[in-house]
Order: sequence, then C-alpha cells, then structure tokens
Amino acid sequence: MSKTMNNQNQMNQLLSAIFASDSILLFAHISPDGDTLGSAIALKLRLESINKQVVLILDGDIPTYLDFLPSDGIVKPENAPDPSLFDLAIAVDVSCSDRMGGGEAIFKRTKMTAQIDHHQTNDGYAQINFIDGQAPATAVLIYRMFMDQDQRPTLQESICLYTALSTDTGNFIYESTNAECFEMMAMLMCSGLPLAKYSRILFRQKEHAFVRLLGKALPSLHMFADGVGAGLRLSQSDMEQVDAKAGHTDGLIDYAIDVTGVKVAYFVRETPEGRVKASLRAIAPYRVDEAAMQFGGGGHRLAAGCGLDMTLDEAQTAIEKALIEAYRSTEV
Ligand SMILES: [Mn+2]
Repeated sequence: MSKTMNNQNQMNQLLSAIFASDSILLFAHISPDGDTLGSAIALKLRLESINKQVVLILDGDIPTYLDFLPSDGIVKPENAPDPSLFDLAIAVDVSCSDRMGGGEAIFKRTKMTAQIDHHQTNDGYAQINFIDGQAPATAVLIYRMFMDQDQRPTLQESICLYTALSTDTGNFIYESTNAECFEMMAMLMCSGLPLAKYSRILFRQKEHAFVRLLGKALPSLHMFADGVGAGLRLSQSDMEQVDAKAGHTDGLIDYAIDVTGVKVAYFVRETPEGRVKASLRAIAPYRVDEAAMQFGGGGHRLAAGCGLDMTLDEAQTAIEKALIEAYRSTEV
C-alpha cells in the first residue's frame, strides 16, 4: 500500500511541477525503443494541448519500424534550445541519467528536473522521481497521469501509448503484463485506436533485409545439450550478402528460443571489426544474465548479451559451454 501511496505522491509532485511550468524539455533514451518514444511523444502532445511549450530531445534516430510516430518538435542534443530558458526537464523511460546520451548535460542544466520511469534499477537521479518498478511500461505511468486528470487520450496519443505499451510487453506476452495493461487498452480502443493497422506494423511486418537474413540464419540452427539448447549464427559475409544492418538481426534469436523443448538459446554474429556479438535468451526459471557476465556483458535474467574477442567458431563453443552450465546449475 505504501508503494501505491508513494507513487501517488510522486505523480502529484510531477503534475504540480508541470502546471507551474510554461516551457518543458522532454528527454528520451539512446537506442530509442517504442516505450521511450511513444510515452514521450504522447506526453508532449498532451502538454502542448494545455499550451505548454515543449521540445523533445533525442540523442539518436527514430528507428524505421517506428517512423509512423509523430516526430514534429524532436531535436538532437546539438540542436537543443538553451535549457536555462526552460522551467522543467522530464526524462521519460530513462533508467539512468547517462542513457540520455548527449541530452544528459542539457537535462542537468534545466531549473527543475523530473523523470517518469519503470526500471527497477533506477536510482532516482531527478529532483522529482515518478517511478514504479512494477509497471510493465513507462506508458502505464503516462496513462495514470491521463486518468488522474480525467483525460481520455486523442487518437494520436492513443497510437503513441499503444506503441509504447505493446512493445515493452512483447505484444502483451511478457510476465510483466497485468490487468492494468488491458484497462489501459480498453481506454485506447475507446479513443479510436486502429489496433489491427498498428499491430500489423509493429509485430507482423518485417523489413526485406530481415527476411533474407532469416533465410541465412535458419540453416545454422544448432541444437545442443539434448535439445534444451539451440543457437543460430551469422558471419559478416552473410550480413553483407543481404546488405543487412546490425538492427536487422533483432528478433532472429526468437527462432532458437522458440523451438519446442529449448530452455536456453543464443545468437552469435561477426561484427565488421572482427569481434563477435552474442545475444542470449532463457525461459524461466533458467537464466542467462550470469552467463553473459562471464564474458563482460550483462542484461536481464531472461535476455542478456555480450561481446567476445574470438572467432565465430570459438565464440559458439564458449557460449554453448556457458549456457549448458547455466542450465545445469538451475534448480527446478
Ligand atoms: Mn520501458
């Protein structure tokens, strides 16, 4: 109960700061995803509708799969306005302040700082910290602010909030998915959310280079440890043959972890610099974060990654050994 009360106080503080401000800087995180962009843009649209001057600062580019989001008024840190002219800075979905990249210094120079986030590791780096580590997406906290003000989102805001919520919950299948997600979805549907259209864009549509890369990766499927492990690999020449960029490998690992009976999986690829990047996945109660840490990487229990200074063959052998160990050391 105290947690809920605490959250309510944090939200009230944030709302008071917003109402007391004429001009507000928003900040998204580097390597922007659906939650940071969808949540920040929905908040930006809402603040503009109550006549606030708002600029969203983003260190990086909007990924192609999110290019339908309204991107007016998003600027790079090097083009940011003078922060001393703004009353309030709000970081959105930024787990630690350096994840603002070049935006961090601008954030820190604003008169008042605040943040809205759902990462459990967040250390509360702002003056006002509206954080709920149990929330499945930052978008849920934005939704609570709308509810608190008895505001139903506009169509554009609903598209942004849907993008944020659905991407951070893996299209509503992660453990974190809860009843509040569906209460929020009911509200977004009432606002006219074109669900079929946007779910197709976000979860079905694939770039041509991705499908061609998948064709290269699938023949490499390697089952190990009596079928509890599976791995996929791509060489730099595979990447070049289909003209793929690094981002096109996102999601390939699902084809390994999704094989029936598999509990731990990996995807390894050569980088142009001659190193190897590895992505690791596990199905609970198994975990791969500790395996990633052995190689100087990190991440979450079920999804982690690392880089290795080895050949692709050596990396594959080393990762399989670590994953077998991770599997065997888990008590079920
Ligand atoms: Mn998030």
